[in-house]
Amino acid sequence: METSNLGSCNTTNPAVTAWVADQARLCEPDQVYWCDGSTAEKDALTAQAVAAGVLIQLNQEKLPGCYYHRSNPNDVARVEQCTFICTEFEEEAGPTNNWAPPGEMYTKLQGLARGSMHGRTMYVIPYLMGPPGSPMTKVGFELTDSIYVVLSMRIMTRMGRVALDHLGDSSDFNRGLHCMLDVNPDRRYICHFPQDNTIISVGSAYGGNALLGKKCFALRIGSYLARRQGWLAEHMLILGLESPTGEKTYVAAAFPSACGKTNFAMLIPPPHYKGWKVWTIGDDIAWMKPGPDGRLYAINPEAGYFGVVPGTNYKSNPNAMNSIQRDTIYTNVALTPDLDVWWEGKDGPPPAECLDWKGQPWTPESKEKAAHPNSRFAAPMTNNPMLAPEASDPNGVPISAIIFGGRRADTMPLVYQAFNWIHGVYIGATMGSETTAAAAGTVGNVRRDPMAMLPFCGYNMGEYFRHWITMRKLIRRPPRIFHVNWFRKSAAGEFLWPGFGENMRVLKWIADRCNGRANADETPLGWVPSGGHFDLGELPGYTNAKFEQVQSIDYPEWRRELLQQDELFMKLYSHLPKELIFQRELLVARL
Ligand code: OXD
Ligand code: MN
Repeated sequence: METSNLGSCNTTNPAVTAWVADQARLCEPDQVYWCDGSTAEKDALTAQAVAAGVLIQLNQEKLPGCYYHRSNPNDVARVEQCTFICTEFEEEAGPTNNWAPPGEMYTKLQGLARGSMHGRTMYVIPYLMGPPGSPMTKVGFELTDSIYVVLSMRIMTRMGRVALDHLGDSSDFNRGLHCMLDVNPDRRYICHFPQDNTIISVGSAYGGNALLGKKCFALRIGSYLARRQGWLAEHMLILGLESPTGEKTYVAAAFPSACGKTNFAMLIPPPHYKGWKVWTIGDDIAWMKPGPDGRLYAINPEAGYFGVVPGTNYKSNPNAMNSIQRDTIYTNVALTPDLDVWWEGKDGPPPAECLDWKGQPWTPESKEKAAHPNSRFAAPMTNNPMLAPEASDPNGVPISAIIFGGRRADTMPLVYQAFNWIHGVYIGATMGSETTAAAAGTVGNVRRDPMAMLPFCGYNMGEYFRHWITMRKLIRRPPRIFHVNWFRKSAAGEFLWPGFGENMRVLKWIADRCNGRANADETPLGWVPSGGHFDLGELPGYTNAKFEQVQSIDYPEWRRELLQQDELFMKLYSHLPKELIFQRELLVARL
């Protein structure tokens, strides 16, 4: 085995070198390559990936620096059935996670990884989750035999030298091993060993399974560390709303996968909101910690966006469209004859012909979709014209509001505010959403997805709720908590709210509530906008009656909702904080 660039970016940190050497002995790659994160390295690896057919160079006049990747058709989404939390006791993982004993799982995974990199290169990716210099930032290493993973991690994290410098001699880093093997679903395991700060992922090269900084480290391992260390690792976007006078209100929001987090994080206010701006800090993950002034401070640990492509266009998300015009890797969209990309919901007419995400000829008459519904872009966040300068502030931003939401055709009003923190935790804990294509499985059923963390909580969900309740004691000036639903429909199936940029109106009411400016009325669910305190101006055709409909409380629907919520509570019963059971009783009484 050779170490191709030993000396240029390797480290003398003994914990790192010993661990990398161990893993290299296990996987037996032909060479070990230490990534330094430089532009020269990016160019060289990209050229190699193109030569190997892993990437196709897109039309550089239209899309400078952009590349195209097709995954194995059996490997297009996160696989929750193959995702494990390996803790000493099953109870620590809890009933919503797959569990396996660490010893057994290490043996199985090492068996699969042994010798699996013959003829291949093992890339060592040192990376940061969080801005350099932040006390909240953490270091991870991913060892991978996928050049696509290296180039994607380069977009999604701050990687290379910067991470080695941040780590210094410390042994406090996440250890991630990723082996593609033969990309066979029968040998696909995404395993977390929170007690060892270790991740082993084999048999998949799809983003959420293979870019280990994101879901695996920042959320599953992150949530485990956060509980021990007194902070929160959450599946939340972070945005800053700036008023015409320059006042900034920071908001974190949790929505399940593919419910429009990226769109909301990049919202452009409608024209009559003159002087208002929405700045993006993050679109998927928030790490939040109480600050010295008693407020909750958030950083986005990521450096890029790994967004769902279909449905993205200049109307739904202009900032995302602008972000993906250069230096972007597209995965599983359609490829046009002039090496441009296309997907369902892109602006303009479909191409007369193209290759679909599997590489098969496609025309508008084809029955299959051209782009996979979970096709993705990986784009650097610095491409976003509305990237908040604070996105790299080591101190993070103070959060005034936390929003929970789901995709619900019925039951859930457009917006309501929790009475207090514990009520807000109850609202987050009982969140439900219709399933989407971001995870393998049936699309369209309502499933409980507490705080959008069901697939991402690295320990017992009941204990996770308890941690949220305990956090209240550490936050002297807690954010206000809200619930929103952009997706409510009438009995005839039409959306009762226009969504997209118009969600600004909801955001404005939320910010006004946090800043003591808007009135609200008490309902059994929580506080809702008082008449005249929610802006419906310049929304042609949208009536007060429609607003009342989208805000209405349908008692039979709530009866069903409470029964469905019970299923989750029964599942978690042995670890469920009694505060949540009381909240449920109070809600039943109010209804
Ligand atoms: C994602 C997801 O990819 O939540 O962000 O699935
Ligand atoms: Mn996500």
